[in-house]
Amino acid sequence: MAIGRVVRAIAGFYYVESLEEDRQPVECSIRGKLKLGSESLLVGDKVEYTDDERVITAILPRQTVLKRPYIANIDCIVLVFAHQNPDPSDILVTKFLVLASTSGIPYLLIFNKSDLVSKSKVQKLADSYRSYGYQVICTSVLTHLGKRTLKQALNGKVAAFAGPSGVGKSALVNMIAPGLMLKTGLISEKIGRGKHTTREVQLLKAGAGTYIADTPGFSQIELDGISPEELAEHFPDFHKYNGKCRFNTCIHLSEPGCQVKKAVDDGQLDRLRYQSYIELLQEIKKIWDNRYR
Ligand SMILES: Nc1nc2c(ncn2[C@@H]2O[C@H](COP(=O)(O)OP(=O)(O)OP(=O)(O)O)[C@@H](O)[C@H]2O)c(=O)[nH]1
Ligand SMILES: [Zn+2]
Repeated sequence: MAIGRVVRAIAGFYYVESLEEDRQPVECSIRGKLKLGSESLLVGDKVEYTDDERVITAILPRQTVLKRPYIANIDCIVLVFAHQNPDPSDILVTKFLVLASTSGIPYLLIFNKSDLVSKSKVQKLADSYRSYGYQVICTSVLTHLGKRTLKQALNGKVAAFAGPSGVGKSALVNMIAPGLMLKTGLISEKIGRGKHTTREVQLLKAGAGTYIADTPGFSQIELDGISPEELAEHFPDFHKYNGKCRFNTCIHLSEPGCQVKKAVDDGQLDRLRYQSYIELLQEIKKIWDNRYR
């Protein structure tokens, strides 16, 4: 019995890469008796398989499931933005950060294209997001700034990249794992999954035990699953005010005795950060009110 990871699925066949030996993936089928329940076997799943018959006999417990793309056991979401071209908007960055947080999967934030702006601008943006409690890496595909740090952060992990179009997701993957995707780059769901294609997400091997999903995460950036009451949980820098407001239902909007608002007025919490929170909160409230109230 061998242990491996499903790196690709095509028409009922699963390509399983050994977790014990450095070998090419083998094409396996699923043992008929294997009970999958309501969930099917996903790319990213760790499985037991018989090497000689090439049959998957068991699925090991899943740590995480990412919905878009549908993939199991991702252990790092790499959120990519650019310092310029396209300019990073705080609201969009915050939206992706909240989405990553709701997935329950560890994530980190990259500001790429550091070569396009001054060093002080690079530092300032990174520092502000670090002060909100995020892990930030500034990179440049041109100068290779941040290359080692990013490689180290992804070492031994199964990662999915996410972020708006044109920020350099494919370029970054090519920088840390040259030749992996040749010219094609990451395949966005919109382009790669037309009506006539049934292409599944695939894991690309970027080093021993290190994989990168070939499809960017969060193809739709909608916050529709999050309630207004829950939003603040996804702001790490708000955590220390948990349970401190006068009302335990406080969503830090305009309630009296709100400690989050007080922290903003006292200069303890960044006002811009709070504004991003309020903007997302209003958006979520609108969705929520339309649907449930
Ligand atoms: N100056 C500069 N340009 C970069 C850098 N990284 C990527 N680019 C350029 O930015 C453009 C977009 O890069 P991609 O890697 O295709 O971006 P992407 O995020 O994969 O884009 P989508 O496929 O649309 O999601 C390309 O022209 C790259 O050459 C960088 O660090 N500095
Ligand atoms: Zn409050």
